[in-house]
Amino acid sequence: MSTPPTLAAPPVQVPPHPQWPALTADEKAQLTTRIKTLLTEQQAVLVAHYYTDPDLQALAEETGGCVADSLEMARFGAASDARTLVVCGVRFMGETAKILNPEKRVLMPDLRATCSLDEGCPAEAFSAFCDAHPDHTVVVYANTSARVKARADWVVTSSIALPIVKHLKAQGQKVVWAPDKHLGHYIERMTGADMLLWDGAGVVHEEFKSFALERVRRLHPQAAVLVHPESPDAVVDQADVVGSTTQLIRAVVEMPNQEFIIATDEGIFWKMHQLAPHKTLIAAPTAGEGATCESCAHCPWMAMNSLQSLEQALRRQDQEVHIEQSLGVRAVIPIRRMLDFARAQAPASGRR
Ligand code: CIZ
Repeated sequence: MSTPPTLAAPPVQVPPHPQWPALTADEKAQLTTRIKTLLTEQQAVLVAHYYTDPDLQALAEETGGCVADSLEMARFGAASDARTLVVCGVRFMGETAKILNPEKRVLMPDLRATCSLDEGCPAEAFSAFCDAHPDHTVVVYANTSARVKARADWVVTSSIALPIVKHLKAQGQKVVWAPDKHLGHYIERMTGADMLLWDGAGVVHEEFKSFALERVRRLHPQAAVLVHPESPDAVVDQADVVGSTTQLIRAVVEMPNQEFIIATDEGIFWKMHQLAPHKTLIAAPTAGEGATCESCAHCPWMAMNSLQSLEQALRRQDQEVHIEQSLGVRAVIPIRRMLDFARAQAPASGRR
């Protein structure tokens, strides 16, 4: 008798944070100049995520690229007329760019930059699980491989997951959700949708500690607590605002509070400081008493993106993202469905 397909995510090997040699101001300026020249020569534009190194985010903005969440990165890449998109982030972001723009060259600073959620959701096991539940609509988070996306009806990012699942619920659909169980559970609680959750978790948000957070809140009673919904329930329950990266950045800018406790990857602090320079940002604790952290609030794969790895990838041109055509043709369908949904929503809300 064969074993029934389960929702179990396999264990994921988390690499140590890469140690980049410190650069003097002169070295950094020279490296930046070389990167700018290479970008111009290759008609390339930087598309960077909020969680990447601040130097990369600053350079992306300075050179006419973008700094954004994965939904906005996908939109920016699709609208850009650059011949080459250089995606600074993790692999699923580079893959999404290539799937949406098969005619463009897509490079990344380091193709090894994967994501614990992507690694924890292998395509065969996930597909077998979907096959066992043919009456469910398959919704996958953007943090998945192209093969998992190709098996899905919808791709969602954290900025649009709630309205999409609400929409599916209103149509009476039941949902298979993968891979992040915390985000899935949050959406299930918010929408009341009937959802089967894959048992995955992201290494950064999984490590936020609820007891330690209570203590930090007592020390900063005026601070607003901003939490990404990939975090465990006990952390989400302490939030004043739960939201995607873009929504958390907006909260820092718009809320009257002076202090914020932030439970998401610390890479986001650069953009928050840029938009709200006089506000105080406090990192939510990742290591409770006696506990250790693997990511310590910064994704080790995101940390593979640096000025050094970017310059090397542009010079050597050996970190190009390739997606088999037949796979791209299937994976683009649920991604486009999300983008079309977002476009249809935009006039109503005026914002994402
Ligand atoms: O979709 C993204 O960019 C991720 C990974 C998080 C978020 O909340 O924006």
